[in-house]
Parts: sequence; structure tokens; C-alpha cells
Amino acid sequence: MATAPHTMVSMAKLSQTVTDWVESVRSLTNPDRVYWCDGSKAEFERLRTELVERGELQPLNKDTFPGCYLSRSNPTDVARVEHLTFVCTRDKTDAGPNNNWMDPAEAKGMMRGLFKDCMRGRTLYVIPYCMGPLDSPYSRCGVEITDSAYVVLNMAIMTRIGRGALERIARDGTFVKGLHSTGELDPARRFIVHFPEELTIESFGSGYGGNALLGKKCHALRIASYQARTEGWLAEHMLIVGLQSPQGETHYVAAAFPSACGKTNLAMLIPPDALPGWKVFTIGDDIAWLHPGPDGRLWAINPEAGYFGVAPGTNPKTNKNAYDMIRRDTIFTNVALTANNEPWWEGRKDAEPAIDWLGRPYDPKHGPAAHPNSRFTVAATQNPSYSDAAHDPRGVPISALIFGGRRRELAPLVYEARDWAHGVLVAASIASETTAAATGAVGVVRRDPMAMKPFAGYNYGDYFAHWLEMGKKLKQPPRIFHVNWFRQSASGEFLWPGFGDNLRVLAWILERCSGRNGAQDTAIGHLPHIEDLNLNGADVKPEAIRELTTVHTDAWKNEVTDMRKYLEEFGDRMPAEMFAQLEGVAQRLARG
Ligand code: SAT
Ligand code: MN
Repeated sequence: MATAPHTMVSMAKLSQTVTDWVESVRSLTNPDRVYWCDGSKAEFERLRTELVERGELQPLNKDTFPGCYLSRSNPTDVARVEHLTFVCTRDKTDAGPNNNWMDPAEAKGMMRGLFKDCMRGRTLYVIPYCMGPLDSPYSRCGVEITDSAYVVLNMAIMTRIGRGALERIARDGTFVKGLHSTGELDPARRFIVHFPEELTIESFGSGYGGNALLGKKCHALRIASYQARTEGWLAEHMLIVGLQSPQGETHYVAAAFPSACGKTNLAMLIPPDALPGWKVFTIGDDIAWLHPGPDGRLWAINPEAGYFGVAPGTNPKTNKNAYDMIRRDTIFTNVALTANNEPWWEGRKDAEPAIDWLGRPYDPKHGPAAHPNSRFTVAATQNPSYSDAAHDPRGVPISALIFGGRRRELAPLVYEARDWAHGVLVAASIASETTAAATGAVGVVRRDPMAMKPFAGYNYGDYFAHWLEMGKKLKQPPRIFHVNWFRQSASGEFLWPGFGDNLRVLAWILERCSGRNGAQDTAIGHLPHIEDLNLNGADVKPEAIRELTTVHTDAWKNEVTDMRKYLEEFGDRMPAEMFAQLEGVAQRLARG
């Protein structure tokens, strides 16, 4: 074993539990070298150069995309693998029907077999990281051990890695253990397993984002949601955004949508010209950790420090901030290339693809040029709308929680829950068409409560009970809303323009939060009066907006029946309050 540089050795001394664990992993995996990451710029550049020399990263056009690189992953390894992702609690019921479960002892045995000697000839990288600002009481730390330098680079962008994190671990006396190896990238030997009771993650056989960057979905959602339940907070799949009205009033909202449904776009929204005076500040685009604050409000931090965003569809019209921020110092994964070595993806309208994501000359017969789940990894500080409040150890106070899915039918443009408990039902009833962010069929509608189906680290019944409890702890709970940007007409046209125009809906939501807007009281909740929506200059037909603000009683009765069946799948773990809330909706629908 090669020793780490001196400074690293003294840094490692800070936490004996970390060094003991690294040593046990070293003896299991047998790497040629052990390297402790310090999080410095020099280290980042050195590792990047090594990857370029090995042909694993390709520098892009230095004039037009300075500091940008392309990574092509194994073609079988391009998305999260939900069927190979397990939550291993001692009692199977604690994982719930929403998770794949394996007995912890069996899972550990299987993973030991996979990890045995798997790093022979490779370097073992130790990445101490902190999720959230280093000085926030709400932040939590972890250590990822990996044999992938690509993972180190991505973790360095997405989290706060190195000495500061290690010092905090020594202070906290606890950390999440994440062990990762790309193995042979063989889909038959690929498993992502979680032991929430031991704050441990083991991931083998994939180098892709959510499977391999263990700080993100594995720690910040699956493990953290479990931890949050025992500690009295919430770890959620939500963007966080600040909205300043023309009158100078700022509100923060957190919004949950399934993967690849536009969270990054909403978090970086640019107000349309027709809504002058509004300002939008990004706090986060994917994950929110929410705590009841000393004042009885709900406070949020973004545990991440970067964006792992979907490239396709990103252009100056859909997300100018993202389009601008990824012009430099960005790692692209599985995008296509133009003839002059720029990254290209579907929806990038100002250039043409020449080489597809697999490295072949582009031919439309082969399908899209960029993989539909191709990604950019970029530091949050490069986002022109990034807010300093994202570094505030206290977090930001949340006025509204917004939930949405990708739904062609049924769900109106926006409605507000009657109160917190009803809001938990509304959030639990998110359904969405599946996207390319996970392997499997795309476009199939499935239930995705709180957009956490792939990420809740324990039984959804217990999770809803915890949500209901949280409402009781808040003197001033945020209001809860449901939105749907994806409603279509019978002929398949989108009824709502989306993107910047979504601010019109957010503006209505904020007026509700300030108590200044009335609403139509319907069976499913409070819908806007059309005249309260600012539609000045919007490209929306009057019949579309009528449809978007109408509740179709018969369709909703079917939805209630479907939802009841869904809740029943969780047996006696499902709180009675959820059924009571659903019966409330059913009765209001029956009254017509
Ligand atoms: O692959 S990730 O989990 O990092 C992104 C996503 O699916 O939301
Ligand atoms: Mn996500």
C-alpha cells in the first residue's frame, strides 16, 4: 500500500473511526494505492489530467467550452437501476412495499463477495464529504470510498469534500459510510444496497450518477430520510427557490418533482418579459433537508454544492441560466459532439451533432445523438441565479411546498390543499410518467408519492405518518400545493407553455401564502379563479386555461378509487389519517 502524503496522514488522524474503516475496506478490496482526497483545486486538476491521459475523459473545445470535458460511460450503465437498488432493514416491513428488500446479513455476504479484491491494480480514493454548509447544524457528513476518479471529480463538484468535512466528522463523531466500486460494469453484477440502520451504503458495478455518487440519492435521500425520521426532520427530493416580487417581498418555496421533470429549470427560472420586476434565486435543484426552526416555521438547506442536470432540452429558451453556466468548467456525461468538438444534446438548437454519445458518426437512424439521460455536472456557484442564502447555516424559511408530476390528464394546473394533513395526501398522490433517469420503460404512469418512490429509505406508511407528525411540530407550516405543467389536450398538445411562464403559477401561490388571493373551493382543494392568474402576454388559449382550472368529478372519483387501492397496499403501516383524508375528498366529490 502506498502511503498518503504527510498532510493527508495528519488529516486522517483526526478521525480514528474513519481510518479504521478505510483499513478494513483496504484489506477487503486490495487496492494498489490508497489516496485521501483533500478537496484542493490542484488535486482536482491532477485527477482530471490522469483521466484524460487514460482516455476516460475527453477535453472539449477549449475556446468555446473552456474547462469542459466529456465522459462516455459504459453503454449499459447510463441511469439509475431501481430493480438493483435495495434497502436492507432487519425487519422487511420496515423497508416497505415501496423498496426492494434483502436480508442485511445476506446482502453483506453477497457484497463482500463482489468487493473481495475488486480494487487490485486500482487506486482506492477516500472522499470525506459534507452534505450542506460546513457550519450548519442541519448538515451531515459521509465518507465515500471509491475506485473511480470520475466519481471523485463529480463528488468534488456536487458536495463539499476534503479536510473541512473530515474535521466536522471528528466533531460530530458519526458519518455515513459509502463503499463504491465500478467492478467490471457488468449489469449482472451490479447492486446498490443500503443499510439505513447502520448508516451504510454499498454500491458495486456501476459508475453512473445516482448509483455511484453516493452523497446524492443514496445518502442525501435514502439514508437521510431514515435518519430524518428518527431525528424529527425531512429529507426530500425537492428544489429550493427564492422568489422576490416586484413589491420586494421574498418567499422561499420547495418543490418536489420526479427525476427529469424540470426541477433544475424551475430552480433557475428566468421571469418572462411580461412579468417585470420579479427576481428568482436558486438555493438548490434536487434535494432539500427541511427542519422545524426555532420560530415554528420550516427551514430548508440544500445539502448539495453542484448540479447533476439533464442536458437534453437545455437551451436559452428553456433554461438560459443553465445554458450559460455549462459553457465552462463542466463535466458532460454521454452527450454527443459537434464537428468542432463542442458538447451537443437534443434541444441545443445553435449547432449540429456530428458524433453520437457512443462515439459513432451521428446517424438519426441510430436514435438520439445524446443519450436521453445525458448529464452535466457543474458547481452551483456557476449558476448566475445562485443565492448566497444557500450557504446560510440556518437555511431559508419555506412559505410553500409544491408537488407535481408529469401527467397528461386529470391534475389541474395548480391547486392548494385545505391544510397540512390534506396536503400530505395531495403529496402522496403524485403520479408521474416514468423518464429516462431510470432504466426501464419511459412514459408509464406510476404512483410516486412526494416524488420519493425511488428514494424513500423506509416504509411509505411510516413515512406518511412522519409527515403528518411534522405538521404538528410546526406553528407556521408552509401551505401545500399541487401543480401540473404537463397537461395535454386530446390531440397531444401541451395546454400550458411551462418554463418561465410557470412563474405565473408561483405568483398565484405566493399571493395565497400572503393571504391576498381568494380561490374556488372544490372537492380536491382550492383552485385559482382565472382572473387571479396573471396571464398578461401569455401564449395560452382561453379554453386551455378553463380546462386547466376545471375539476372533472368522474375522473377524480376514479382517481380516489385508485389511490385507496394504493394506500391499502401498505396494510396497517398506513396511517388511518390518510384514509380519512381520502374519504373527505370522496365525500366532497359525491356532493358534486
Ligand atoms: O441519477 S441521479 O439520481 O443522480 C439523477 C436523478 O435521477 O434524479
Ligand atoms: Mn433527482
